[in-house]
Amino acid sequence: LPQTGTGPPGTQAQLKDCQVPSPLLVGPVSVRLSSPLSLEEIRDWNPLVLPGGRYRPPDCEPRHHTAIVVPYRNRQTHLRALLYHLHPFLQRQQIHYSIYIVHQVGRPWGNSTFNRAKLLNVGVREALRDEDWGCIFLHDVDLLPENDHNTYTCHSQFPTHLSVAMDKFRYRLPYPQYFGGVSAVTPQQYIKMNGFPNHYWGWGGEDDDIAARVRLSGMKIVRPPVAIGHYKMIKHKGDRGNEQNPRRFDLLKRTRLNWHSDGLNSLTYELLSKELEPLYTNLTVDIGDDP
Ligand code: UD2
Ligand code: MN
Repeated sequence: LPQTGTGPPGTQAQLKDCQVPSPLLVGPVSVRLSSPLSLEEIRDWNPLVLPGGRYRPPDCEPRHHTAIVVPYRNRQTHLRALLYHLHPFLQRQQIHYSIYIVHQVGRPWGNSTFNRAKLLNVGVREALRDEDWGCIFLHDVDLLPENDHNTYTCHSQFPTHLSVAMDKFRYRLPYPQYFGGVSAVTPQQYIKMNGFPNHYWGWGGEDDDIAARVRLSGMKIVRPPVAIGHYKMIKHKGDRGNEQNPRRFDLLKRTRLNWHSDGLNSLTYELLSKELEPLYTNLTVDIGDDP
């Protein structure tokens, strides 16, 4: 047999670096929201995705290593829609990636108040145990990107906010400091801002706290152009256990005082299980409840 690689026998042939931009990009895509496929069907459409929802381009050396972290509870149909769209989207971008679903359960089973920002902290920490990710995405389960030129990679210096134009806000940024939906940090940026707050229980405020941390730690937010940062949000009502947090305005007044002591450096939780599902890594976690 002819020798294909250049390395010693038994090692993989050296792959060429992936091209920039990826030749597989198609630009705007239409997003299908109704009746998502079953997990089995989605797996059939994505034969190269490995257990845990991991992927690496087969024929070139990826330039980017991105973990997608999704805070999650009781959104099965949204999760299927996300996986259906995101796997092919990321593969077209020729990224090495993995999808982490951070599933909040309480003690007793299931009924604690939802805490998006704390779940994101857990996801970042657990993802970095697996792999030296260069970039970590913080991704709502109900947001579907509509243009694959919106690359799931990080800016070297500053945190990125990706979901700049959503259908629910008539494809505009709702306000300049808005950081909700889909955003991204490198591990270095994450450490610099001491991660995310742990004490926002229920809906709202945590995204503005995160934006304030970016500023207070001496960074700024960067964004893709509005024309490519298009997302559809699957329509939904508020969830049980995630009622509006009445304390969010008071908490936001104290971000400046609290961000050093609350965040990555004060995070506690119990990882109950970690499963490598065919299309994602499932982290089931007890993060406690609103005291
Ligand atoms: C907005 C922001 C979101 C966050 C939230 C306030 C947008 C597009 N997104 O979302 O980033 O700042 O306000 O907290 O503006 N979730 C579950 N199960 C639940 C509750 C929440 O999985 O029971 C997760 C899920 O990933 C969801 C996310 O938390 O997408 C945000 O919750 P939401 O979708 O109810 O809030 P929404 O759409 O107002
Ligand atoms: Mn939503």
